[in-house]
Amino acid sequence: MTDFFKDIPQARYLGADSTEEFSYRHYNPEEMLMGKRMEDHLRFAVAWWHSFAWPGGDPFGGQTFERPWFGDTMDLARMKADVAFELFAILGQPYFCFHDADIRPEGGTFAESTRNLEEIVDYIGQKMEAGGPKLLWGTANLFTHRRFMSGAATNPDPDVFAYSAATVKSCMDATLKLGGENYVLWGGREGYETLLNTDLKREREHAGRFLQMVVEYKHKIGFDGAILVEPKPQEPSKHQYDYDVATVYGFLKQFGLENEVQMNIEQGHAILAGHSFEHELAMAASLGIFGSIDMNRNDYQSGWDTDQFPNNVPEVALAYYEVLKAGGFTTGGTNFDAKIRRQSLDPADLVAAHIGAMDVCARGLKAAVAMLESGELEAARAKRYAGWDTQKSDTMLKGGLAECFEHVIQSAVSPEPQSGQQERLENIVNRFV
Ligand code: XLS
Ligand code: NI
Ligand code: NI
Repeated sequence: MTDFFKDIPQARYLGADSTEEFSYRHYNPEEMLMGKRMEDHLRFAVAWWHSFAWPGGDPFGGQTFERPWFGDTMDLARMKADVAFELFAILGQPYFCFHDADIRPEGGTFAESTRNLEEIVDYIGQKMEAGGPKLLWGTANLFTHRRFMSGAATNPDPDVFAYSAATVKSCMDATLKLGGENYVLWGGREGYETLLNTDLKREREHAGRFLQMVVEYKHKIGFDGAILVEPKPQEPSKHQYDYDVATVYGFLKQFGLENEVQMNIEQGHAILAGHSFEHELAMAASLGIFGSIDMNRNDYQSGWDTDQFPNNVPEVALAYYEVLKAGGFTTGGTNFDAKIRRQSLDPADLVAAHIGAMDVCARGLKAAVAMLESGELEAARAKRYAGWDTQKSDTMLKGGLAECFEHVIQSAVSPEPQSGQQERLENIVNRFV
């Protein structure tokens, strides 16, 4: 036991009227929605990197947080794990996620880093056996260390490709060992700064082969979780190959991976790509590659990935509406890829951020369920496309341009524009949020 969160009680569901700061007003794990417990709908995960490893820096200033576990020793890594499980015990969320670099100190050699990882994975495994959350996903940090500055799988240096592949192997082994339900790849440095020094074709081919290797290894070790790619359009690289869901789908098709890999979609990354979160979710669902979400909130002005905790219920409601329409999560979940602001120094800030975010998501989910159960939005959508549910339309699609031409002449087709009814539909949404 550490005393980092001393005096902060375990958070419990006390209902909407509760004024207890560290209580849930909306997140009630046991509440049944559409025949499923709320906890099983949302599948919340805490992210090790933002909550325990991030020092509070921004592009203009360094560390603001002082945490007793900051440092590069195994003892401190164990203390960090202790504190993590103390936060988990307060929150009672069912999952967590990590990168290798979040949980173990970097060693002097690859072999030493791997030994450190294995040791801390055993330590975390023991803590998991004693109760507490499960692993939603593991991943490798292939972007912070300077060796990755020109890319990991897309590095011009084959040694970096090998180092990255070896790192991913060790992280997949760790994920398997801890019973992780997914393995994530976010290509932080898989892109480029300038075309003047970049062989774009070759780099994409190497990234494709790398992902094939990941899938091959998954089958080799019998990992039955999902492999998830997390798209992001830029930052840190100026141009990133995994720009958005549609771009990644094209990439998966090129390398024959569209039935092997799904998407981990992040709110802030969708915004950076000029999309809405729900657009990215609907796109993945329509392509059959929806997997999991990184829940956060991006600043609409700043132009970089601010990774704030979500607190906009209407936005979150529209996101969960798409998640529910996609059939809900299977192996995926709601990972808070979110960090407190750098001025939020207190342990209480970290707890409150998660509790607030879980409540916002619970409200969004409940609104989404109510929207779906009312059926009004889906009825309006079905009506809008009803013309396509006819034999005539079906025959037309099977024909060609000439058949369409014949049909338009024969039946004197003259389209009548119909209202899209956006305001009326928005009014329906606003009844539920
Ligand atoms: C960074 C990404 C990262 C991934 C995991 O922008 O969101 O945190 O989720 O590597
Ligand atoms: Ni991100
Ligand atoms: Ni993320």
